[in-house]
Amino acid sequence: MILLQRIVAVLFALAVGVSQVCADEPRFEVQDSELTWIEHFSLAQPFVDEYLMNRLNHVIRADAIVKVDSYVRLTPNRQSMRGWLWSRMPVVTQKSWVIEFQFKVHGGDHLYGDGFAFWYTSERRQTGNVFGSKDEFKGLGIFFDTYANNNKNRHLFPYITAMIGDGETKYDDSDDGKSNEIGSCTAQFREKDYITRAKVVYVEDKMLQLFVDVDGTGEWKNCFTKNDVSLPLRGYFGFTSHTGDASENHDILRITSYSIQNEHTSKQTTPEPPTGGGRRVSSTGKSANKPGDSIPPPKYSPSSVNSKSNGGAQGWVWTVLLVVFCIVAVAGVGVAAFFAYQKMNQPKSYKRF
Ligand SMILES: [Ca+2]
Repeated sequence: MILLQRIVAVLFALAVGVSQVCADEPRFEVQDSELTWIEHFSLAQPFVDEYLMNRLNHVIRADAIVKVDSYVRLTPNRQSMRGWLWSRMPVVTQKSWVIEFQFKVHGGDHLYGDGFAFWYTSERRQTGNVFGSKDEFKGLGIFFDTYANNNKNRHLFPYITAMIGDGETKYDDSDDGKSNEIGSCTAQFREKDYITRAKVVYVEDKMLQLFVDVDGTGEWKNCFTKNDVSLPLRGYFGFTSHTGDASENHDILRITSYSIQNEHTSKQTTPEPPTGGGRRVSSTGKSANKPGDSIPPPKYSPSSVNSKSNGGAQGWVWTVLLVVFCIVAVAGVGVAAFFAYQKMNQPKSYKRF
């Protein structure tokens, strides 16, 4: 009987793409008109400007790879990799926020893992064993877990769980975060040929929500809602990943952040959106932007991974400089050849005496 129930649950999860496991009822919905874009917590391609300067509002290290016009690869499909992407600045004035990100998890063999994590934490840039980041964190971790450490768990993987860390409690790795989760769902986000997305909504001291769009319809589905949630006042947004014996590509393609201002939020300083840059998105599950409406789909070519940065984002800068140097060198040779040709064709003068 239990086996039959499990088969039904698995078939249902496969059919709908997302199935809630643990959730509260939302007390209110955040509307489009209540959002203001925050440029310095957003990330979009290309990751350099016309002067080849770094446009990233984030720092990238460890085994992460940057493909300038496509993605940040937190980990490539190789064993024992760790990579991370963190916001340069802490979130201070925006007490209630929305962060939406596009991601792709793909390329794994029959043994794939371990997934990636989204963070809003007091500390950052410390590698560790919780999806590549340190344990005993203070703040929010949302884990897009693709590898079942405990195969006795009855839910289907990939499995998304959220945990609020107090700086002392450890992530329950052996049970895939089960013992400390505040919300979770099953979501089939691996190996999709379209962009998969997630959106975190936090209203200070009142509500935390996760929405996902993993079935290519462009509609947000509520993964979980947790009421009466409080996060640290000062935190960093981050994404980390690690691989072990199991491996896979874990890519972040785009990050878009907003502050929320409504009757449920305290008054907060919201930055002016740049000219032509501000846009509105829904943070509700009902009315959503389709991928590609206001966010043009980025170029994406998983097979072209030749731009590994050696210890950071400087690798591609040197590549571009090398290309510029080659162009200048070729042009110089051309000019020299032109003058030599002109000199050869000048009429010769002969002395008459
Ligand atoms: Ca796991």
